[in-house]
Amino acid sequence: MREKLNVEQLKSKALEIRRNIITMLTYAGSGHSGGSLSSTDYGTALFFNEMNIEPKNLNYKDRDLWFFSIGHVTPLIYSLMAEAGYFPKNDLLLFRQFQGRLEGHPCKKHVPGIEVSAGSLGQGLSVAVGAALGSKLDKHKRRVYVVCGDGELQEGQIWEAAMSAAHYKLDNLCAFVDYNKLQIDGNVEDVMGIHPLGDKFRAFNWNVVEIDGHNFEEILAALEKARNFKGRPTVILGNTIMGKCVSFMENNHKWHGNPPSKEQAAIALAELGTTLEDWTKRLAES
Ligand SMILES: Cc1ncc(C[n+]2csc(CCOP(=O)(O)OP(=O)(O)O)c2C)c(N)n1
Ligand SMILES: [Mg+2]
Repeated sequence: MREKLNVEQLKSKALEIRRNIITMLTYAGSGHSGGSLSSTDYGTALFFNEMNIEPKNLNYKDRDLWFFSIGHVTPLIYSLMAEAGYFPKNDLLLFRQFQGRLEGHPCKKHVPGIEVSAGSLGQGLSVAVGAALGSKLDKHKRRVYVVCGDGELQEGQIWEAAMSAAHYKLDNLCAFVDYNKLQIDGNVEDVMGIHPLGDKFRAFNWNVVEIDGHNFEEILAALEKARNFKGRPTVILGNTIMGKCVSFMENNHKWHGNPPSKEQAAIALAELGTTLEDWTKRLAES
């Protein structure tokens, strides 16, 4: 059993993860900054407090299952994995580079610990529903976690999966929506509105918990509610900020799929309390 981090420790871990994200993106020269930074706090709570996982034992049969339906947030996914011990942190420095194994979207064949390849939006909730249903049929106690984007919810397949999850009473399933109100082309409400989102999920028979997705107390309380809720799946609507913690990235959809330049990275990392040189050294040595 891994040690669970408390709220203060989770805050420090999330800060380190944000430093990893900026550093990786800077060397890669491509990749997704905005959504990685908006779902960092939730991902950190999942990996370092909530989930029963053994990163050193990938076949651990009691493990909880996790899926990022937003496959583009690999800077976050790989940072969480490296920090949790799935692979060495120095791998992060070769993100999206030919010499490395960490591709722009998560590939099951190349990255140990990725259960299903992702990147095509709209599919991850279906995958999670299948995993949760299979676990129920096997009378397995594990829980299944999936992270979706708010723009991603415009995909029709999401709502077929939502209908199935409630039909099969998948209370072992917990979805999180990174509700940052932005997507690649601008405001979600301008592109294809999803409001009122809580009512939509309630109409599909889900248990809905709405929180500030950057507040660890609220995140942990929501995860606990989800765990204790019986008979229906839970969705946590996490109100978040695209680019959270980097002032010039916050709430700007232009950062959905762009990396910082070296100059921008220097500013971002200063805001996060480090430098590119120091943080690179830290990653290279571990
Ligand atoms: C099926 C599919 N269509 C389009 C894309 C291209 N795409 C990647 S991310 C994205 C925007 C998703 O918005 P959101 O879920 O809000 O993620 P965020 O921008 O907040 O990271 C789009 C359209 C894709 N990956 N898959
Ligand atoms: Mg979004």
